Parts: sequence; structure tokens; C-alpha cells
Amino acid sequence: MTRLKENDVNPIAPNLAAYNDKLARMTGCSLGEIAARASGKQFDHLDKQNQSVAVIPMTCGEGIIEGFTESVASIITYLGIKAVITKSSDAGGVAEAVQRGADILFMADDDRFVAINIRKGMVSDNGEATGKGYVAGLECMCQGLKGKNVLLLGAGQVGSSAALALVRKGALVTVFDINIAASQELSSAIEKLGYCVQVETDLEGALARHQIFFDACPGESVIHLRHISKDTMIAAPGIPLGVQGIGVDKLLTDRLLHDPLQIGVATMLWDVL
Ligand code: PYL
Repeated sequence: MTRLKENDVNPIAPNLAAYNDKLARMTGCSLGEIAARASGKQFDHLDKQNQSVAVIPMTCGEGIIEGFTESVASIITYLGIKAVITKSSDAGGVAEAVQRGADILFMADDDRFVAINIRKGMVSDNGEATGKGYVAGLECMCQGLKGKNVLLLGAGQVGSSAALALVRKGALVTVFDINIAASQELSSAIEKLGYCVQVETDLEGALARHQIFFDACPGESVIHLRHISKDTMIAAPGIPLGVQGIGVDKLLTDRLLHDPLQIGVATMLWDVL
């Protein structure tokens, strides 16, 4: 998992309304609606008023990312649920959150970013939530995925979650990972659940043959201008963005789903509400 930087997270809070408008223009859904769709919950049936969230800074490992907890809290508040950042960090922060009566805790160390509903004993992991959250967004953007070919780049935690969400929506999934064993493991795991994912070893050929890409790999320069047509749609949770090249972002203005935290955090929240 690529570690976010201050520059990735600092633009989030001040631009949430504009981000949500762009998301609605691209997908026809708001951030909350995409998260609810991803977590299989009714968007307007959620009891948001009586829930409170605490976001806890964690100093372990490589330590605090300036702006990270503030960004997480801003996304949750934007979605209509009170979120506070604890004054203490780590275990002290957890104790403070419980003493303040928080129902849901958000915290991230270098290995996992989790949301925990301490009343219901529910846990949501950012990797799993991000995968299915972006599939929900891609489904809205493509107006359905049933019978559509999707090239999945990356068979890690986000890619694996996305693969399952994609096949469950009827997409025809091909997976490429530089570690072929990871692709094969993912394909076998999905097969055990009664679905099929095709393993691809020829990246260039696969990029040339697909229009819908799910980029869940940390590579910086995977999808190039030559792979993009007027029908290209891309969901790219991977950090840094794997779509490079001059003018690509202009070419893909309303067909490239990418953010550092928003969809993942929103889906984690809906998962544990
Ligand atoms: C959750 C993000 C998504 C992509 N990479 C993941 C990452 O950067 N993880 C590290 C998060 C560390 C947060 C730090 C803090 O400020 O509390 N412990």
C-alpha cells in the first residue's frame, strides 16, 4: 500500500463540495450514494443523526501524516455525521474516544486503516472498502457493468476486493499483475466463489483490447495516451495515479475516477453504520 503524502490529503477538506459536484456529473451519484451502493445499504435509510465518529491519530511506524486525520474527519462530517479528532493519539486516543461516547472509531497505522463500530462490533478495512467503492462508482459511470469487459490492473487488497465486486455485477474481468502468481491466486479465489476472472500476462495487448480499466496498482505510468479512446472509462484508486501523459487528464475529464481517500472513507463509514 503506497503511503499518502501531505500533498495528497491537504486539498481534500477545502474542495469536498466541488469534488462531490464533479462526482455527480461523472457518475450521476453523490459520494454518499456511491458509498451506500458499495456497502449494500439504502442511502436515505441510514440513522446518521445519532451516530458520532472519533478519528484517532496513530504515531506508530512512520508516524503521523500531516492532514490525514483532518481529511478523514472532513469527509465524514461532509457526509452528515459528527466527527471529531481525538486530542490524544494511539491508545490514549482510543480511550478518549470511548470516554467521549463515540460509536465509530477511524484509525490508521502503516499497515491498516480501519473503521470500527464499537456498539455493533463491525469493522471495515480501507483496502476492501476502496475496491468495492470504486466499482460502485465505475458501475454508475458506465451505466452498468453486466457483460462488459473490464481490465483489472493489480491483484493486491484493493484489486481483489474490486474483482469480487466486479464479477458480482456481471462484469467480464481480466486481471494483470506484474506478479503472475498474485493474478493466479486471485483467479483461483474468485473461482471458488463460483465466478471467473481471466489471468492476463500480456499487459500491452490487454490495454489495447480494453476500454474499461480498473487501475488498482501503485505503478505511476501504466495507462498511456495510446490506450485511450473516446469510449475509455477508468477507475483508478491507485496512488499515485497510474494514468500519465500530456493531456490525458483533459482527454478523460469526466471519465476518470480518482481520489486519495474520499470514496474509500465514505464506503468504510457506510459499511459500519
Ligand atoms: C489509508 C491510505 C490509503 C493509501 N495509503 C494509505 C496510507 O497512507 N496509510 C498510512 C496512514 C498513516 C496515518 C498516520 C496518522 O496520521 O494517523 N498513522
